[in-house]
Amino acid sequence: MPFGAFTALHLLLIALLFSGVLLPAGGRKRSGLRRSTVRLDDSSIYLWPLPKQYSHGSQTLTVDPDIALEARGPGGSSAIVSEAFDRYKNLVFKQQAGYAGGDHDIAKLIVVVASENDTLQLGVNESYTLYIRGASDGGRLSIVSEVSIEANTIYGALRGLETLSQLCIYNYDTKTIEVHKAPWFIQDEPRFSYRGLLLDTSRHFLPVNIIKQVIESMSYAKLNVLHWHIIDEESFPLEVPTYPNLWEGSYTKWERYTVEDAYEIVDFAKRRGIHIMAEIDVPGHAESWGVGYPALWPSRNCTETLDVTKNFSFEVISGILTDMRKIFPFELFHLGGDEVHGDCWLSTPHVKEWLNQHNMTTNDAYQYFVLRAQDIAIAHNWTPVNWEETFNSFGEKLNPHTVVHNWLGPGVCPKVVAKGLRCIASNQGVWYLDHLDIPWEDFYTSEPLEGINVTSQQELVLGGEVCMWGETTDTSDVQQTIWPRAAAAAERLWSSIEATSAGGLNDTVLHRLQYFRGLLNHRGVPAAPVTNRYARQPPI
Ligand code: CP6
Repeated sequence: MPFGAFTALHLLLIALLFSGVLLPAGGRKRSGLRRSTVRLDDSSIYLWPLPKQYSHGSQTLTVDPDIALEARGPGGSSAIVSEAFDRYKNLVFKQQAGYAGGDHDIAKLIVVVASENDTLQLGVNESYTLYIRGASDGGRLSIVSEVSIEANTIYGALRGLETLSQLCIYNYDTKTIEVHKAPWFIQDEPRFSYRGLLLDTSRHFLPVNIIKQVIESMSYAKLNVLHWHIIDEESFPLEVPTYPNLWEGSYTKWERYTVEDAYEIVDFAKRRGIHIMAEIDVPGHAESWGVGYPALWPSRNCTETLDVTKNFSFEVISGILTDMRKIFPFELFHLGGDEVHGDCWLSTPHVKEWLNQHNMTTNDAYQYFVLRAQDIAIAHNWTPVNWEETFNSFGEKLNPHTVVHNWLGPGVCPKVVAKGLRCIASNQGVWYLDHLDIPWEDFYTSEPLEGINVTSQQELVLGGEVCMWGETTDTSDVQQTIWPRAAAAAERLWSSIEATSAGGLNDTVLHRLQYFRGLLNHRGVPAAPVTNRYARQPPI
């Protein structure tokens, strides 16, 4: 049955089953006392991020700990789907207190996936429909309740599994997993195709396992791009077979990623519907490259910026990209281009002479370097991404396929999309996680489309990215620095404006985020408190 027909049929069924109406998300009002403690009550929906559209009833159903998967459709039998089902089953059913025996309302999950294509590219269809049929007589069903996830792709099915898992709640009295407020009908899809998190493994090395934990937790918030800022001036941790001395620039011999490690990270992420966008930041932020190949440094006194005069600089970039192309299938590749200090070039005699010979200013040389690196990336069949300084300095010269990555405050994306280029929003004032003083509310209310009113230009904003720069954060605290604030941005990037009361803040948002933070904790993610709940107890 085509997807559209299924949807229409079920909408009709829901209309018949429900006494209520199809509620816009967030439409139900909380009542009673203002409190900052999290209570599951009858009026709140504890899903994060909120689905595009949902409706529900008021029944409680129980879920069988031995719930079975019934895969249907060409993509349903994908190992990615069955492994994800097992993962979520383990997440939901892991209570120490155990489970009561007996019959359960929900003993089977039907997952229907229309396409068997498991290619993971930007804009891949992540929509899904989740349907939890209630008991027709209002009591315990004599037949099992039907629960289904319908999706166009396996990645949509993964998003649906996450949502379903968030509806499964343990009841400590009955020792059962319950789904409250059934029947449920959820139709969901992301607002933006690019919902990113930057991880910096140059300032502090992060072991492969920590990177995997971050990826796993991203899938809980429906974030879908890990921007891996692998290398920077401080260390070069990645193995590059073509230039085997490059990782001499790692901090130590054991703070390194082999090619195998990188493959493993990409594969782990793909199984969770997450892209890995790799970055090599050039020509600035590159001191560590010269540890293994000092010829890349203009001089011993000028080591931060790669030597623009030597062909060798571009040969090394080409070699790195050739090796990386085998590892990173994502169509976007980040070439950095931020914070390039031309004064160091000027104070290096042979570079100064070269600039004079070519009648170039340092800004011309910066442009020349970035454009040559772009050509190399494009020759490797990548779409280049560059930090916004490249656009600010010579935007009209950038390859028209370039994606510009904002960071210097608000304002550049409206200019970028007006020129017909694509943009990713990462305003450092609201979406930099290393700025510990930015509260979750600022992450939540930051709007990527601010100042962009033309629909065709809005469509050029791919989405946004929160940045976990690594200068002051490492393995010991990276997860609690990322969460829960990254989740606030994740809802901005996933949920429709209508579903989140036009992006506004209210008590419901706080309670849902506190609940999601608790869910992360239950799943083993050391997410920090949203607010100091103790201090905010209401007077009783
Ligand atoms: N490293 C690189 C950084 C930053 C950037 N690029 C950065 C700049 C300012 C702040 C945080 C991070 N550490 N390579 C800028 C994109 Cl506040």
